[in-house]
Amino acid sequence: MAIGVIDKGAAGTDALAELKELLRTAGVATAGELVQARAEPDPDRYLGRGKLAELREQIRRDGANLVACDDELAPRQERNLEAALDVPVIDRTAIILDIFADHAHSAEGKLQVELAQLEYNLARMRGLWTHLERLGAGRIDGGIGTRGPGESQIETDRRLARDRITTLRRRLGRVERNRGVQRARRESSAVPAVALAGYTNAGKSTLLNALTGAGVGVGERLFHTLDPTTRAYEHHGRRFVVTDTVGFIRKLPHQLVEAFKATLEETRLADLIVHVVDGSEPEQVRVEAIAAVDSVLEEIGAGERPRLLVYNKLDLLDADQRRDLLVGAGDAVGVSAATGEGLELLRDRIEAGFLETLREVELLVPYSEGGMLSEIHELAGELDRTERGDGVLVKARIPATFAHRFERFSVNGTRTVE
Ligand SMILES: Nc1nc2c(ncn2[C@@H]2O[C@H](COP(=O)(O)OP(=O)(O)OP(=O)(O)O)[C@@H](O)[C@H]2O)c(=O)[nH]1
Ligand SMILES: [Mg+2]
Repeated sequence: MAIGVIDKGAAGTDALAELKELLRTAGVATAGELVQARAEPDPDRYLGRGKLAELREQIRRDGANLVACDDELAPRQERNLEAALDVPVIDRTAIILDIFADHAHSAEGKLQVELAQLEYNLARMRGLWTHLERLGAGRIDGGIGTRGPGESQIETDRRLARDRITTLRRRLGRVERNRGVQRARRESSAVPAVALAGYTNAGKSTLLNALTGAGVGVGERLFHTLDPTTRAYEHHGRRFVVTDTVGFIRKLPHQLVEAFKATLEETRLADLIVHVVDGSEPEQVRVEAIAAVDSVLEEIGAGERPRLLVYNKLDLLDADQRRDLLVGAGDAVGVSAATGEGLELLRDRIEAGFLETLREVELLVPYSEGGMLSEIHELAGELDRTERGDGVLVKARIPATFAHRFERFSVNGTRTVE
């Protein structure tokens, strides 16, 4: 049974479509649904009293044995709902964590999900704990006997959870440092790094495969990819590396953002973030998805990186729909990762974005410095070279951060010295 509270203005839309999709991904069939339009969920019971009675009735009628809520529930709301409904109640966060747990394959992914789950559970234990503590404190006799067996069990559980959290953080820290080393190696090679970011199911993995010919797993369900994959392609003689990583979603549990910070680091440090949007979704869904991705990018410190918006799945749109999508969409590029349409334009745009960060240099490299020539070649991709008596005259565009290395060969520089 899917339930949700929506803003009054949002009435009429399939408000719980995404929750049902999440449930489907988690392997749960939805027997029925109930939406309440009100400004804010009830702080104690999530739904209003009248709606709650209605829900109880509907659960019986539809034969539901679980209630799934579209928002993260406070421990108190969850307890009160369960008491009132007599069936287990889970919230959006628990469902997403469950899907992540199911889809985590790498050692790092598993550690990250376990960390997020423990933190989610610890918050719940704490809720229960304060509740019991208050009960104990309120007893007239006080002192001995107020610390029941339930309390000490919770204390033990919390301590174990905290110990495990510390261990997980330490292990993840090690993995992260190792990743930092790899990244530093890549940065020094000056290969432009592109990160694909976007809502889950937008087609990021499909696009990575289409751009690079990689064989990354694609899934029609949500959160198919959790581990980052980096692949390379060549365009106009220059190598580009592209990283595909975990998808975002509205109300992404903050425990997950926290736990996946290291993975998302690839996105934060990219030269260009390609924000992939499912162009076949209705406008309102698209706008919300873009906003959700923007806010996660902001949260992980990638808000300021250069960004390119890409509308995917053009093959599902007719000519009118394409026009509505792309006219007035500014710099955005339309593609179909499925058919390959628009990919050449996308490669050009990625290249153009990178070229903007380059500085034009004119160098005279003596024949004795052959090593320098190949280094310049690697940085610049295509270059314009003229053999002369005193060396090779090179005109090239190289990343600004590397320009200083070749200063002593600079033709302009020589002129100044004269
Ligand atoms: N028609 C059409 N379907 C596409 C296109 N690109 C991707 N898809 C489909 O969309 C679904 C999701 O694709 P993925 O590439 O797994 O999406 P993702 O963004 O990597 O998703 P997560 O890893 O879950 O975040 C799959 O069923 C793809 O086959 C496209 O250009 N056209
Ligand atoms: Mg994917």
